[in-house]
Amino acid sequence: MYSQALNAQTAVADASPEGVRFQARVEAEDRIEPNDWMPEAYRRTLIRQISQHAHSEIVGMLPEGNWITRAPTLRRKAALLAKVQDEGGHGLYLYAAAETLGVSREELVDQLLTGRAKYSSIFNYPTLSWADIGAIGWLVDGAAIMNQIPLCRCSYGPYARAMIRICREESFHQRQGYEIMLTLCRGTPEQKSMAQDALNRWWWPCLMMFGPPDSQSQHSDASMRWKIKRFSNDGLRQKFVDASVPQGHYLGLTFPDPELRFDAATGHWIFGEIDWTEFRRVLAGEGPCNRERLAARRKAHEDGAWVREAALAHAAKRCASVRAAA
Ligand code: BYC
Repeated sequence: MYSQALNAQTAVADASPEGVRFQARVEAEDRIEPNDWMPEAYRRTLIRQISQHAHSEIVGMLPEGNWITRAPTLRRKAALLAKVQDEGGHGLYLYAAAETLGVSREELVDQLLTGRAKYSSIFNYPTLSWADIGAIGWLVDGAAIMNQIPLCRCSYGPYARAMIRICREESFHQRQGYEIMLTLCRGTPEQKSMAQDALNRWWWPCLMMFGPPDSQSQHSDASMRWKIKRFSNDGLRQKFVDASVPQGHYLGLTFPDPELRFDAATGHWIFGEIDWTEFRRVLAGEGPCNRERLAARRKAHEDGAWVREAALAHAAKRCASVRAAA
C-alpha cells in the first residue's frame, strides 16, 4: 500500500522551477550528485533501491558461503572465496552510495535485521548441491548483470559509478559459474544430472529477480522518467531469457518450461507463465530460506558487536591523543 501511494505521488512530475530544472538535467544525461537539488521522492526511491541492492549483495553471500568448505578442488575454493568476498565489497560500495543521500548505515542495517527492508527474492532459495554454485554464477549473476549494466548509466552519479566496478566483477562471476556448469555437463552422467537439477530449480526464481510484470510494477514509471531505470522489468527479463536459452542448450541441458519456444518472427524466446503467487510468498517472508537468512545476518551482526565497539574505542583514543598533542 505504502509503495502504491508513493508511486502515485512520484508519478506526478514536480512542476516547481527546481523540479523542472532537475528533470531537464536528467533528460540532458547530466549526472545528479549528492549536493545537488533533487526531488524528495527521487531521493527516497534511490535510498530504497540502492539499500535493497546492498542488502541483496550481503544476504547473497550466504547461499554460496555455505559451499566454501565443500568446493571440490582448491582452485574452485579460491574462486568461490573471492566471489563471496567481492559480494561483500559490492554491499559496502552500495551502502556508501546510499549514505550520500542522507541515510545512515546503521539505519539501513537495522531495516534489514528487523525485516523491514527487502532484498532480492532469489537468495531465499537453498543451495543443495555443488551444481547450484554453477547455476548461481551462470544465471543469478547473469540476471544481475543484465539488470545492472543499464544502472551504470543511472542518473545518480554515486550509484552509476559504483555499478561500473560491480558489473566488471559480476561478469567474471558469471563466467566462472558457466565454467562450473560446462565441466559438470562434460563429466559423468551423475554430474550432468546434478547440473540439470540445478537448472530446474533456479530457472524460474531467476526470472522473478527482474521484479513483477510491468503492468504491476509500482515504481517503474517514475524511475524510468528519472532515468534511474532504463529498461522495464519485462524488457530485461526477455533479454535475459534470449541470452540464457542458447547458453543452456550449448550445455546440453533442457529448460523446465514446456512452453519455451523460439519465435522466428520476433527473434525472441517465448516462455511460459511465471508463478507470481510464489514470488509474492517469498517477498512476504514465506520463501524456503527467509527465516534462516535473516537469522544468519542477525547472528553475524551480534557476533561482530565487539569489532564495532573496539573500532569506536580506538577512534576515541586517537581523537584524545590528537587533542592532547594540539
Ligand atoms: N526481490 O515496482 P517494482 C546480486 C519489490 S544482487 C525482492 O518493479 P523497482 C548478487 C520492489 O523492491 C541483485 N523484491 O520495483 C548478489 C518493490 O518493493 P517496495 C540485486 C523485489 O524497484 C550476490 C516491489 O517489489 N539487484 O546481483 O522499480 C550473489 C515492486 O517492484 C523484487 C538489485 O537490487 C525481487 N526480485 O524494480 C550473486 C538491482 N523485484 O520497495 C548476485 C537494483 C521487485 O515497494 N534494483 N521487488 O517495497 C532494481 O533494479 C529494481 O529495484 C528491481 C525492482 C528491478 C529489482
